[in-house]
Amino acid sequence: MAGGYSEPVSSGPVSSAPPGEHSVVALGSNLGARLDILQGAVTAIAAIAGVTVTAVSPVYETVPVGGPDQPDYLNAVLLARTTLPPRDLLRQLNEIEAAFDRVREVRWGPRTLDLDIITYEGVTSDDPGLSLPHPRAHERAFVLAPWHDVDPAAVLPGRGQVAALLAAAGDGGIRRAQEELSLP
Ligand code: A4P
Ligand code: MG
Repeated sequence: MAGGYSEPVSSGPVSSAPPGEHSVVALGSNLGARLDILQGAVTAIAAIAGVTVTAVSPVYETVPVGGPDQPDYLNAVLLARTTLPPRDLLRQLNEIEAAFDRVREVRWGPRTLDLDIITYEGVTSDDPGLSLPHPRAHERAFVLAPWHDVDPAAVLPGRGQVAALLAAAGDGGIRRAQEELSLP
């Protein structure tokens, strides 16, 4: 990977954790059968060889941030452990987006499915093809709130406690939905 890439310092294996590195993936949909698409994505991610999904967050209905006029989103995050390197994980996520008819016409435009890698262990990268941690996650309540729900002690590398970032971002424009996602 290009400059600015650094490998994490391993703190050693945790005996009960599935193998691999910890990663946080954000899911978003604002076109089509949004909840079904998010559930399909969770199921598909859990089926990737080398990925174990360990938690799925509540779902939030969220006002679009940036981009053209577009419908509200459903957003959620999942926690995973993976033996795939970051680029291979992204490639697998892009294939799942494509399977749900994701098209890329306008930046930040409406989409059936967006899958972003928010963090991958402590890896940092400023490569535009894969920026880690995700460069806008720290200011986005639609990422921080569901992440905080499933991991209240989470830390966004280089930015600090998710709880503090969420307090700073505020919860305007997001509301917890009644619908839930399940782990397959
Ligand atoms: N890319 C770089 N880093 C990453 C990463 N960590 N994870 C590259 C995933 N992809 C990453 O992404 C554009 C390029 O980013 C890809 O080629 C990939 O290699 P994309 O999915 O094609 O397009 P995008 O999602 O429109 O672009 P971007 O910049 O990732 O958008 P954002 O910042 O993720 O914003 N409002 C609400 N309420 N809810 C949302 O989910 N999402 C966005 C997208 C805007 N507003 C939103 C929401
Ligand atoms: Mg994206």
